[in-house]
Amino acid sequence: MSLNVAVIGAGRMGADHVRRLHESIDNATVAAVVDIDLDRAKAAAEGTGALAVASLAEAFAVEGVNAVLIATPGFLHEEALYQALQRDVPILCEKPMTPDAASAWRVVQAEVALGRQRIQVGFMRQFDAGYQSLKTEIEAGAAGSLLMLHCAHRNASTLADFTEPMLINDSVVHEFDAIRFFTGEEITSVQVRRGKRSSLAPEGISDPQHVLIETESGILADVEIFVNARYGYEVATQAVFENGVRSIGAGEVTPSFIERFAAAYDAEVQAWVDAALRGEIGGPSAWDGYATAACCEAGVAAQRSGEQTAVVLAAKPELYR
Ligand code: ISE
Repeated sequence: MSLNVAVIGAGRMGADHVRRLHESIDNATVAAVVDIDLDRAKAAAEGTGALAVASLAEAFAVEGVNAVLIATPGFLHEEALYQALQRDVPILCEKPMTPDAASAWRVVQAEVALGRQRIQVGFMRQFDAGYQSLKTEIEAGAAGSLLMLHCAHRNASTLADFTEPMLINDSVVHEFDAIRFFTGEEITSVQVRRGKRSSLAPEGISDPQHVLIETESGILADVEIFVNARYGYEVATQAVFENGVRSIGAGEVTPSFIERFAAAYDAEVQAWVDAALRGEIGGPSAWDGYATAACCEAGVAAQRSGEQTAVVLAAKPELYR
């Protein structure tokens, strides 16, 4: 049995996943590549044997399609998720699951109505070897309880249409995911401070920013988000324990996240495929997609107000417990 995947969205991430599924993933093939720009779909599908089509409906008509990988811009995810849920097929949905908490909650409710978990959200850091070894150390507790996390998240530069909320929605969303992953706790509040602005940041963007995050048990995490750091892509975490300190990622500088997390993306997609063939999901759930969307909403409000802002979550449905 193999997964015959329709990849939706043939931009940077979608094209990378098409190549990955074709070259590196066991028990999966790319059956269709979907993009409203058919030439872009064709370019991504070339050499894979996949059919290039312009809509998800056409992709579902392709013989054998039995799974969906969604890699369109975030604001298009909700509709694609409903179409895929309706067909009850395994779904890997790139982050963010949807752009705001209300739409993410609607998706959670649609999955709850279906009665089984079909949606895995593409938070790939959980599959990175460094993140996994730090998580194992936190759980083993040899250095005592985890007290604080210091996180740095630097991109070399931003694209032309970048806006300030994207610092949170596009980038810090991964730190929300990582902090929830490390601590096993929900995030309760977010505060954002703008500091001295880099003269190399695009006009209208205050970059870098400092984000202070608190979890249920009071663990504090601070994030330096700096999306025009110029020298390259670097993502690092220092964990402070009662009796020790451990760091991951510092000094691992690459041109972008594509190279830095290449192995993590491979492991994530393979875990999705393996789990899907068992009728399960193999990573972050729609609940995680919702909870991080709520963190982003609080983060963007905090960015505007400068205030410590509470993260408001609905009660967790039984399906995700
Ligand atoms: C990008 O969209 C990602 O998802 C990367 O993982 C993140 O590090 C980067 O800041 C985002 O722009």
